[in-house]
Amino acid sequence: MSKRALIIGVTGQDGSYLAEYLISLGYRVWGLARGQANPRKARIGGLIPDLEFVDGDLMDQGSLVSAVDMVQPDEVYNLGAISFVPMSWRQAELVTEVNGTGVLRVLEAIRRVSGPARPPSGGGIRFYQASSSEMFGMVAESPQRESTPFHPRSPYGVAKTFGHYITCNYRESYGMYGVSGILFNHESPRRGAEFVTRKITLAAAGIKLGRQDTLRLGNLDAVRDWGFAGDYVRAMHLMLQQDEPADYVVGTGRMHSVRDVARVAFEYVGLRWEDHVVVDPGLVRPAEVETLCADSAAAREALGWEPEVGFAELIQMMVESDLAQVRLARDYGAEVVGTRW
Ligand code: NDP
Ligand code: GDR
Repeated sequence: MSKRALIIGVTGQDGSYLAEYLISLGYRVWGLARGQANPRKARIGGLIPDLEFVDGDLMDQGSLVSAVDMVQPDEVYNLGAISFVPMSWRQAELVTEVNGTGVLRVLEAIRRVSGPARPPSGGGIRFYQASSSEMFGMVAESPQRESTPFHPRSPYGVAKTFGHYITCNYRESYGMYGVSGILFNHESPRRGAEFVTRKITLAAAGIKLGRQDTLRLGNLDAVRDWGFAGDYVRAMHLMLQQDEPADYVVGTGRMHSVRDVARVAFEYVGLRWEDHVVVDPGLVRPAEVETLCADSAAAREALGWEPEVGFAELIQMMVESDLAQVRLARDYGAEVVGTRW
């Protein structure tokens, strides 16, 4: 019997990689899709023909209960969120509802459908929550590990911190197998164009091919630990295969600045980033997370997880993909996949 997985957020970057990965392992996979005519559902359905869909929304408790009841999953991955941090200052209440209370709704749906599970006996549904390095925010120590205190700097980070703790609480209150992966930034050619890496790689391709002249960026000094999304979905899956549920930090342990991303991307197409990047103070955040770096020793040791794609390789892979997409757009009027799947 193949295992059954439900992915909430399947139309996003990580959802697409995770669906492909689980299907490659022999899982039967359902993706929760929202809205009556979600274009990303059609796109991902075309790309992953074995993926099945179920309707639902993190804002709608009943739909989550129905989805879990219908799928009867072994594993539920909650990757659903309004994931662009600046949105969380503009729509703080909505982001809190989706990214924070939404997690509680998923946990409740699982509890109502399956009842409590008691690991390691193995009964019940296993739950993965997409926690974030944004929870560390103004970092108390560097690098950050599982025990590092949280100090989120955005409504997004605050909502994710609630999601993290409510998952811990359901584990402690009901014996559920519920875990959070505290994932650091991870990117890919499927990254939304609003995030800084993809914004830069798309612009480097666009400038190289004569489609634009300049790139407006905010804080060039921000430092992140950037890895490849395809590597990180393996860690999500591994976290649900352990005897004991536990939370893990997942990142590469390497730090790079936004300026480094620009340098690698522009150099790859034979340009100088300094000739094209304009700093726009309007893109600087009300409260910035200046620097993040993961200590993933626990994940390496307990899960055997290792990232495979390095920083320069990742950025170059993204530029390569964007060059192809911008050429198609220029020559055939094709859509640049600049938004999420
Ligand atoms: P994306 O923005 O690419 O995808 C977000 C997904 O959430 C989409 O499928 C979106 O669906 C879905 N979603 C949004 N609102 C709702 C809702 N109300 N109900 C159900 N689904 C909804 O994010 P990523 O794939 O990059 O990230 C996946 C998760 O991991 C997110 O929770 C993010 O916050 C978290 N995370 C991401 C990191 C990263 O670097 N990528 C790092 C750490 C954490 P739709 O297509 O309908 O909008
Ligand atoms: P982040 O990713 O906020 O870390 O959240 P993003 O790529 O948006 O920003 C990274 C850093 O770059 C700086 N920056 C800019 N960012 C954007 N988007 N656009 C710009 O023009 C720009 N200029 C500078 C930002 O200020 C920031 O410091 C991502 C998301 O995937 C979250 O959902 C996830 O939880 C975290 O990563 C871990």
